[in-house]
Amino acid sequence: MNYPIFTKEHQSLMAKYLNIGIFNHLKNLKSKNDFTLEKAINSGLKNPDSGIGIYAGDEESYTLFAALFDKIIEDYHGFKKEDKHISNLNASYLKAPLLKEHNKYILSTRIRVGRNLKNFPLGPAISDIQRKEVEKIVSNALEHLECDLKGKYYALNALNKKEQESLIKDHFLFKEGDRFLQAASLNNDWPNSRGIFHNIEKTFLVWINEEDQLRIISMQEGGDINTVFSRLLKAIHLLEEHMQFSYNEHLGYITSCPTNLGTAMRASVHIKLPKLSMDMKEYKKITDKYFLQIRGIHGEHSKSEGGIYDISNKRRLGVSEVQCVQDMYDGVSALIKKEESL
Ligand code: ADP
Ligand code: IOM
Repeated sequence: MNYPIFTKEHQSLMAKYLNIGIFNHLKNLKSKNDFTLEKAINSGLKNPDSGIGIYAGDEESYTLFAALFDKIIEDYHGFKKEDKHISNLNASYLKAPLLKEHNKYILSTRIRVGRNLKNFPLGPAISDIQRKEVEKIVSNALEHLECDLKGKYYALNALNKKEQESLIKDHFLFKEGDRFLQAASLNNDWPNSRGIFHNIEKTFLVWINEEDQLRIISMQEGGDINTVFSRLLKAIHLLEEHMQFSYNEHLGYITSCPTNLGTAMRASVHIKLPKLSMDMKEYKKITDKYFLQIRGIHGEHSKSEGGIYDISNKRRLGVSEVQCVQDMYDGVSALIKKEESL
């Protein structure tokens, strides 16, 4: 592979940091799962509008290609290569009282974490057979859940198109054919071994073999962040009894996209602030102050509809899970306070 031709459309952190020196240093390296620099950066090359533009094929990728990953990780998370990740999966540390203003503006709350299984390659380097094994381990583990977490696993190829579309429209299921994941080899052998588990109320869900091998999700209507967080943590602890997740002291939970390392947590609300959204500069000033990210109504790379935005924590590494949710709660409370003052 030759040094890529970046155009001014290539806006990703990968394009920002992959200079010719780093490229020459990394171009011939290969991880034990045959993962290379070429495979890692393909998504960002094919999709110039990528925010990050690089994926890891295994835990080893983060050390083998550290000359590039460390710069991207520091830029995105403000986390240096000598730093250590801290985890706190105890909901009692969260200070997030539910006020009536929260329910007035927040339409729904969702908190998810990504997880991958220890001793398996990550999605961009996994084989069809290994992916099937992951599906089996995770879907068997999910069968042990009881009470409010009890549910059923639906393999993607057992759901018809209409059922899939309805789950996507209602924000429960991942979309099909995402071009960023496609170019990262994350859609290989689609739809084999992909699926969704959910309880009857669809307040607890698990995606299997999407960007990460598990996306563990807790969600419900309204702004009760405490309940959503507690449900998620209960589920994570129970699932950990049945499988071992890929984790190390430096990077925390290992994920295929470097934005998700550490806690792999995205705590979000769908919120409608009619007055404040007339002034997106002011809106963004507040989200930046509280380390928040703005997404559209259908998740990453989508647009807002009807003035509804998806507001979530941006930092995920070097801060605890409690801090991720606290960032979101504090920032959303500040946005609501501003709206009420207008
Ligand atoms: P992820 O959150 O796993 O990184 P996306 O940003 O693509 O992935 O979001 C996945 C789905 O979750 C999308 O349909 C999105 O609209 C939905 N979603 C995210 N936050 C909320 C929320 N607070 N309420 C309802 N749906 C949400
Ligand atoms: N997490 C991932 N889907 N995303 C950050 C991709 C990108 O925009 O580069």
